[in-house]
Amino acid sequence: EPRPLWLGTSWKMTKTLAESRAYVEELGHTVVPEGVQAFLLPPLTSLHVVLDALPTGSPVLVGVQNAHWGPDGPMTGEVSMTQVRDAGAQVVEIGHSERRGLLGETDEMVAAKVAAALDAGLVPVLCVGEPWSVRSAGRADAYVADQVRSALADVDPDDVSRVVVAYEPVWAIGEGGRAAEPADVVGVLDAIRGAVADLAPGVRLRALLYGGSVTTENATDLLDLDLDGLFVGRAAWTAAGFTALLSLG
Ligand code: G2H
Repeated sequence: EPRPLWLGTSWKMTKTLAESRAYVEELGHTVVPEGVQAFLLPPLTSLHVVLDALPTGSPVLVGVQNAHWGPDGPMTGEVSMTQVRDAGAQVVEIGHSERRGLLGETDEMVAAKVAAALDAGLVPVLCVGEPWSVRSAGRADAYVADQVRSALADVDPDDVSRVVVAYEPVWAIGEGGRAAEPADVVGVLDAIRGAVADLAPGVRLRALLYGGSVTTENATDLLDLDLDGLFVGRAAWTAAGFTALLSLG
């Protein structure tokens, strides 16, 4: 059974409802190539508009960029994994570096979110990645392996096969970031697979992705690596950009 190529985007904190609808309508019936698993993570406010605007039976997985780990209850301003599942999300991004770095999301919170996402029947896209200080000290592999071990600590070994991991080096993300060179990525991918093998011998992740300043120009070199796909921000914030990305499949 060949593994699908995962190609997806997070819109992060961008797009009004009208912009969200226009993007998805422009995407329209864009053919998702055979063997590609496309995914789209709008802001929570646009989730329903995106689901509504996609053609019936669309193969694009739609999800959210965060949710809380706890059960429904008094947690002002948050939404639970079961609430986002109920609202139609199939995927939940967890532990993006902007949340870890700027919003105080800890390894413990990330682990609790991964476990809660699986309980709710969502596909967790677990983001891991080292800051530049760690990379320049030569400790990227160990640092990222630790993040994976800690995030999956509460996951039943069998359920590890339901988890998508996105390796996103912090220094490669967003405005001012530069995409990792393939050579920067290889060792960390191996370290992630090693950590998974320790936790769940013989179990493969659902997918292992790279993210951070991916463009259609650098995507081909990255896809030559032993990877299951790419997680893209800015380069897929237009429908044309997302379509170009999907055509890599
Ligand atoms: C990294 C990425 C999205 P960008 O966060 O996964 O964003 O491609 O804009 O660096």
